[in-house]
Amino acid sequence: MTLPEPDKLYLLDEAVVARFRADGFARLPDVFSAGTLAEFSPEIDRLVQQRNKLADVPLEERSLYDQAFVQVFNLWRDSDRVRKLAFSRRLARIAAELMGVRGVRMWHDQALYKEPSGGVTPWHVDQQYWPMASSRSITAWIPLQAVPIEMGPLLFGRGSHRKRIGRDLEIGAESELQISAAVERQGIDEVQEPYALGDVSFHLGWTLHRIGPNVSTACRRVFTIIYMDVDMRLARPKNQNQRRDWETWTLSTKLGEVMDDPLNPVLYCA
Ligand SMILES: O=C(O)CCC(=O)C(=O)O
Repeated sequence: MTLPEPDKLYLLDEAVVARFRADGFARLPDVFSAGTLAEFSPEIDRLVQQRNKLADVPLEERSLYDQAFVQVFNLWRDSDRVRKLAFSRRLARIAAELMGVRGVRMWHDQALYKEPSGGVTPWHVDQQYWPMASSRSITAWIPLQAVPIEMGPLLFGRGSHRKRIGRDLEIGAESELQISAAVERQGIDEVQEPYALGDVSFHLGWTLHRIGPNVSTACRRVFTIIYMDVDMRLARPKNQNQRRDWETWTLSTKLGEVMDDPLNPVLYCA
């Protein structure tokens, strides 16, 4: 039987894995064909439209956070079709191999749509939000169309996952100010490249990243999947965001336990 593309093996070169571990991010070419992306993107568009709470709020009246993107969570729970992408063995295995773990679980998925004129996604690290006991978390960032620079591709701080910068700052004006100053002071290399259709990038939970505004006339549509080590344990929350994420994404897990809530299915295990 031929596997559908989302479940087929993607061969990762050892050099790519080594570079990922040094840099904290990697953009991989040809992970999905145009045909595969076209199978999923209309359904993701539909769910974003249906669940977008900001639809009637003009951009200029939104908070800095909400100007950055329209954010809709856990689409896999609402759509059998999207579940096939969110549960892609191809992506989950890449995530596990990049992190060097035996398997991965779902933390959550999300659609991140940066509208035309959508603002900056301020500098931040994702794991500030997650009550995880180790640093083995990773996001797959899956554009549903090509992303030229003017549309807002991710910009990463090379090697910043080892720097412990901005780890207690949530996304906002303060994280933008403090992290950009630290990046400059410490001479961290900023890497921003356009994404071709089918490219997917992966970044660690502690990798600093940022995105400029969408100055194109089209919406930048991206689906992301956040994975954690299959053995990830729940850490005592360090802030309000982590307390909220515990309740939202792994409610039945107790402190110190492996996060095995029904919302955290195993997506790949060797
Ligand atoms: O797509 C964006 O604008 C933000 C993405 C991001 O910060 C992430 O996926 O961690």
